[in-house]
Amino acid sequence: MSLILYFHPLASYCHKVLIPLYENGTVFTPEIVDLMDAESSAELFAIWPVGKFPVIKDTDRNLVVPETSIIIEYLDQFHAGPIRFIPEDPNEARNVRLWDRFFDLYVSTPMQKIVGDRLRAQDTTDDYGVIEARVNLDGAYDMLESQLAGKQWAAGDAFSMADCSAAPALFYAECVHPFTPKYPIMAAYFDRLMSRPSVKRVLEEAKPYFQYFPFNEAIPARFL
Ligand SMILES: N[C@@H](CCC(=O)N[C@@H](CS)C(=O)NCC(=O)O)C(=O)O
Repeated sequence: MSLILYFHPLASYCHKVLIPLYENGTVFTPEIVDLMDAESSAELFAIWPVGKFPVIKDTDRNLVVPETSIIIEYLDQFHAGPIRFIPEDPNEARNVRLWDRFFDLYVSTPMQKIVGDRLRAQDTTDDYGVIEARVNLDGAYDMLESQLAGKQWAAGDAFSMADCSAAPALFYAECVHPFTPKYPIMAAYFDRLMSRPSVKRVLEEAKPYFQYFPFNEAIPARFL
């Protein structure tokens, strides 16, 4: 088995890569990283000194592949399965990459800001930064309500890398900054995403760790 995935079952960016792995039934060795454990953490920093995960190691090719979008492209090119996550057509591919970037930068980033702030000591919280993150999420939700109109998936009719990015971003964003009834199209898309077997499996495996999510009280009952 040549692929080793360094990840944590609760981490949203790890969900982004587990989804395509499960979609295609790609065989890999899971290696859980515990950042609270010095040895486990050192192992991650040794292969990717940025210290962020997930990271994939392909032992057959003696290659370390970090960064979720790069990992998904790598899987698509070198461990391809029936589902392709980046279309062949360059225009469609660019559109998928755009919406992948959108979910990472404009949904995940503000979502993580809000989550991270709850983990800070009381005298170091960043109230203004959290307000800004909520404004940014409102803007992203508004844009998604238009983008998703008439579409099955984020970038069109086919499930793609953009949806792998969207599922964890929206799952955790919905907890920290709930969708309002103003967003029926986005809510319907969210339900389609959450019904996808790969996404269900990822969330099922995250369940034992939900207690460590700082907004665990906001996780909707249907996921518990
Ligand atoms: N741009 C990176 C972001 C990865 C990321 O932020 N991962 C989080 C887990 S969801 C992480 O490593 N957190 C630990 C830390 O920042 O120390 C990617 O797409 O892979």
